[in-house]
Amino acid sequence: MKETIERLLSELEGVRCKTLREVEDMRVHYLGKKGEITKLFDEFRTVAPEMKKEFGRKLNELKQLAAAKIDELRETVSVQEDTAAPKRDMTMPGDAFELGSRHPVSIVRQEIVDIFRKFGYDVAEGPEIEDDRHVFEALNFPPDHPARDMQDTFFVSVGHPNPLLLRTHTSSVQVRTMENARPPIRVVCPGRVFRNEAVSARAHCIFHQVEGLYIDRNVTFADLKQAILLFAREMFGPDTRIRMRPSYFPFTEPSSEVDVSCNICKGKGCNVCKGTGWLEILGCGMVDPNVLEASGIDSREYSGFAFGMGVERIAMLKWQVNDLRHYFENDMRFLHEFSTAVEV
Ligand code: 2U9
Repeated sequence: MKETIERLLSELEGVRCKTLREVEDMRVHYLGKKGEITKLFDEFRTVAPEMKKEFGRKLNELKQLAAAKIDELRETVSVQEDTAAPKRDMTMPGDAFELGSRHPVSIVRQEIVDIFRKFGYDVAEGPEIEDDRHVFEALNFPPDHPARDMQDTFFVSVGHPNPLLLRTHTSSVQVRTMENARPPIRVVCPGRVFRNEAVSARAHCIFHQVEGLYIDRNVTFADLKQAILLFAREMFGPDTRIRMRPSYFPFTEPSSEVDVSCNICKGKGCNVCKGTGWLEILGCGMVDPNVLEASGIDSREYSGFAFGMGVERIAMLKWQVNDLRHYFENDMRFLHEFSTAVEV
């Protein structure tokens, strides 16, 4: 053992390393689990008791020397590696780095909101967890209306006269606006809504809406038609035509669904508009007098119109994305199609 210690001491004196990798190999060779010095410590157990003191001291000295040598080599080699590293040319153009991009749904929602802001509408937001009163009752939904059913609505609390639920439309924000402001009211309400639906290419349990409300004296269906036509032309181009089909909603009477002329085939018929020349974009109608009264607005003095649209649906028409799920999966390959790389 004495000879081995002597040999290792002189060996360590002469060790040279060029890279940090070599320093690490050296550490393993001497001090690793199966290293030369570690093995000597194992052997130490078999040394005669009277020799233990001398060998113990020598072994500890050897171990300390090896550790110090490794530290010293690591220090010198890393300085050398650093100075040997290629220098950066500070006159070269900077690396391009990718900025995050706005989500396509946010882009379209903003576009819709900006159009109505230009028309003089305010923007209002409200809670996603709502109560039955603001989502259904104040909007003229009868107590047994199927939309209230557990199969359509996510309830947060049940067995209460005014249960909490995840809003199924942003109409609740317009109700809150009517409760807190006097006409004239011009407001658009963008936001997330929730419906208990199976997820598929055409439906999702979470989506985004922009709804609008206009209340004043003498507001008529002609005003509604004009507002929707102007919106459609801003959104889909100046040649866009609209068509209104009768519909039914509990909160508006009369109610209508609106189609825009397909701007891909210019109304001739293509696979996007399924040969019809028209694309459905929103629903609208004259606010039912019961809805005005429920929020304390005199329906003999005031009238109004309202409309609602699904943002994902408009985005699908704008970019011809045929599967709604793309908007929720956050697959970077999809999102990057809406981003711009910026060089700085
Ligand atoms: C108040 C009074 C009336 C909002 C309206 C629609 C028609 C409509 C759908 C479009 C596609 C919802 O996202 S969608 O599934 N919306 O058709 N929404 S009128 O009417 C209101 C809102 C608030 C106080």
